[in-house]
Amino acid sequence: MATGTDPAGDASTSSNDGATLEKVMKSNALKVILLGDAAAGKSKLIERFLLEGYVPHRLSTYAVTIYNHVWKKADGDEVPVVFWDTAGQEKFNKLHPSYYYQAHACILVFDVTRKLTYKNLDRWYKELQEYCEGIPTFVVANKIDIDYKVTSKSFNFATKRNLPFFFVSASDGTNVVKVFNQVLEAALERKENPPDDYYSQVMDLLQEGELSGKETVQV
Ligand SMILES: Nc1nc2c(ncn2[C@@H]2O[C@H](COP(=O)(O)OP(=O)(O)OP(=O)(O)O)[C@@H](O)[C@H]2O)c(=O)[nH]1
Ligand SMILES: [Mg+2]
Repeated sequence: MATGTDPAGDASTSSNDGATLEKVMKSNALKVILLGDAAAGKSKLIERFLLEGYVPHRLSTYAVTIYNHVWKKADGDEVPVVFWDTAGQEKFNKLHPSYYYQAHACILVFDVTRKLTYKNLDRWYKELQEYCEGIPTFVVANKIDIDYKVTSKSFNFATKRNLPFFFVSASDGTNVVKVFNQVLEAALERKENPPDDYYSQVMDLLQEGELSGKETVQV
């Protein structure tokens, strides 16, 4: 199994205040979201990729934390990226539409030591599809460092839906850089070839201010 603990590049900044959120909503950066149950390891995976670090300490994400990052591509180009480290706790369910809004790729995380986090992938994925149909989605089985034997098991969720799947560990870095790099490539591809669906068109119009409060949209 390949391991990846290379640094992701420049140090990135994180924030979750309202002003940053507004700025990020309007930015032209790639938007990558991490989804999955509470304590699956979303925050730790981002920490591992962006900060090349891991502190085995649990502080559940409150609502969302946004990380600004500059992705240096192999060809030398620099692409601004925002990572949305979302909160898995149910009390934040009402925020989910903002997570999905204009996202270009998703990392769907479960914890190999807790079956329920695997079972719930279906719920996360269905909701994601409602808002971002066809968005590139990478499924990652996290915490394999706890017992590497788990990598011989098969987890069919991803194969059934034809999604890329990786065993990862935020703790020791296994496959983390590899997954993130593939996700960024897929996000860029999605941004350059956006879907032509109804929901995205309406959202784009709203963003441009072309729909006032009184207007109705004909379906
Ligand atoms: N052994 C091990 N523990 C991990 C790994 N990734 C995360 N953890 C631990 O799992 C706990 C939860 O990790 P977080 O990254 O905070 O989980 P989260 O998905 O962001 O959770 P929410 O913010 O509540 O949605 C922490 O105590 C981490 O140290 C891993 O790869 N291996
Ligand atoms: Mg978190």
